[in-house]
Amino acid sequence: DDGPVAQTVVDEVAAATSRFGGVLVTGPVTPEDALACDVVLAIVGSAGQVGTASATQPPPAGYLPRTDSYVPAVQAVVDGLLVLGRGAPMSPGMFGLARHDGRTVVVAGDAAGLLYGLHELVRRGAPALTCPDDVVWDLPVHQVRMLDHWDNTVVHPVMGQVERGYAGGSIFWSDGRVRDDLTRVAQYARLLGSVGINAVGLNNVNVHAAEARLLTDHLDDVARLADVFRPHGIRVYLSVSFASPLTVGGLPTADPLDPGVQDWWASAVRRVYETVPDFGGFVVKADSEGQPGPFAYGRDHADGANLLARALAPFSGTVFWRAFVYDHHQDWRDRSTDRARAAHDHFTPLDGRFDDNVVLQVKYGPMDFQTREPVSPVIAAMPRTRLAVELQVTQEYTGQQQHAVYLGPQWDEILRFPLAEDGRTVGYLAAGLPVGTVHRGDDPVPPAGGLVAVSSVGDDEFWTGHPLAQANLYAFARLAWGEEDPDAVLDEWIGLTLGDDPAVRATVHAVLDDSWRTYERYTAPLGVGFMVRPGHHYGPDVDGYEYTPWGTYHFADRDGIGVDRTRATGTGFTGQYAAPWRDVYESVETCPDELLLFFHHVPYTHVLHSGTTVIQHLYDTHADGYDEVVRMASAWSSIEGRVPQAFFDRVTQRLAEQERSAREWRDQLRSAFFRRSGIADATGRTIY
Ligand code: GCW
Repeated sequence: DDGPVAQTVVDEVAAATSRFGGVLVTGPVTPEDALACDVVLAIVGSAGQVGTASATQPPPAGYLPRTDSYVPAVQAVVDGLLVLGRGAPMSPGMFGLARHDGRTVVVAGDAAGLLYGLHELVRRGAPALTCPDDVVWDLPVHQVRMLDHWDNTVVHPVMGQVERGYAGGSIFWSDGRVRDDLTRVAQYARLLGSVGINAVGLNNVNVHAAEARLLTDHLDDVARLADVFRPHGIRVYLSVSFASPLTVGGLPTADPLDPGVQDWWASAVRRVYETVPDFGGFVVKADSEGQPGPFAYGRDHADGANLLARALAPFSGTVFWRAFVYDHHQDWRDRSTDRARAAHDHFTPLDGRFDDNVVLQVKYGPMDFQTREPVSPVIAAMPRTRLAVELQVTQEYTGQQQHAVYLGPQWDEILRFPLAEDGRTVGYLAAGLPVGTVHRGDDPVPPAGGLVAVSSVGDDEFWTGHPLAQANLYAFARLAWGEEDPDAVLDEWIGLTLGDDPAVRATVHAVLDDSWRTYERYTAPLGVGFMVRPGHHYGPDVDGYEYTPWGTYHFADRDGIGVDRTRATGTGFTGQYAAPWRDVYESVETCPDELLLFFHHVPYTHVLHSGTTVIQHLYDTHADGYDEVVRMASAWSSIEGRVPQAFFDRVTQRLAEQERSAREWRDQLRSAFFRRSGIADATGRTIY
């Protein structure tokens, strides 16, 4: 399986060698493993150096061979090769960077690990080649590090080619088929492999008629993409329609308990693996926003997910089954329906019923990728289910890649959040342990899942539309790998992308460091969400969704604002949390300011922990947020000539739009709440 990745390692070594003047890489070779030996020989040949290494630091406990077996293994030299026995229990993707006798050595248990080690070397640059003899170990925290593309193969009349895509058309598809020229996809695959992404969903989770046929009629297209991703350690996944047996297969039903339906999926999957032997599996959005699902047959989501899981199991494929299931035909008059409750209501009763190769993919918040939401209670509520947390790199609700919004700090807050009763964090719960791990002690085995995000990449020349939005793509991958400091990750991205100029570094930090909170200030302070223009979701619209079937989000009237989700008087959503959060959120006294309006309906005169009233906070933050955008734009203008001109111009143009839009948010929101409340802004700033 390592062959194609190992070839990439050879290529990367050649590139690194010409950059650094000498790198020796060794990998999972045993004398019996002829292919791998050839590959390592090739590596040695292209690097032109041979050396030995010894472990001067013991590897982390539990992941590696004990030092006593490791050191002799590393030191063994067979025909000029360093040998690391395949029996060595290094976890997938793990690597060590070693310095020995003035040489730099990458050791790993698999080819992907070698690849990641090499890229780490490139990230570290020259210092990695001059540090004292030492071994640095690194390994991915999340086993699955996945980007889902919401790409349609044809242009959708409403959503365009990429649903919620802000960087042009799809890099994969054109006119219903895979693109002839996959040069750009190859660059993308290398880019993703270099930061450890190992799974890519190739099509939109909303599966329309044309895309439903990828599974049956266009497997050769899927195979071509798989061929491009494979050398970088990335497996491809397809989003499939639950109704495929009906719509594509011509059966009278898609009932998951119908034997004919089960056979249909089994043979469809068999054909996929005949064409793409390392196919990753399926991503499924079922019974959600109009997508078909098991409810139509009176079945539940465990029945639905297991149907596909059983078809995939013989080939070790996985189903990523999304928990984003809610009623989008709500009646705004009915105050008891609460979209925030839906995933927990639907899924927690099913805990323990999902097959081992089902991963439940849960959006980080109970709502929908808003700028600020509490984290979803589902993440801590299903200890017997493998779980992945889904983030949104594409900036649907965070400025649509027109606004510079660095999301690293948001994701970091989410991943660090101690959601479980015993304090286990969201990141920990999503990382879990490898499937099959025997866990000592009485604790429940945490489920292994992964970290998934909706991709932001399209065929735009800057990949992400807004050039600074590349930082989000990079940060997602690095956080999924296990990096813990989003500021350091941003710093890394700046250096790798724009070089070492201190003025550039300082300016990009000034623009991006606090940009997520800035965006929150001028759009959605205090956890109030969805005041966006329905449909495209860009720009302010206070009541845009308030009386629609999609849900009700602020209940603002002349006296107050916010959604009462308490157990005492509201929808009871707080009761879905484990302690302490069920009580922290229940009380206005303890609910954090930034989530106050998500959990409580309060008078405008309610005094926040910060000491200001809700209405004054709304007035202030919308105005201050706009002022910050003005400062961001002026900071950026100071580095003209220090970054490539096209990059500079594109960012400048986007910052102008951000300024225009932030002004609109400021003025509409401040005016709307003055008109409702009749309370003046204490600072006397203009209200229209
Ligand atoms: O946020 C919503 C988006 C939909 C999307 C959906 C989902 C793919 O507005 O465009 O559909 O989430 O996550 O399925």
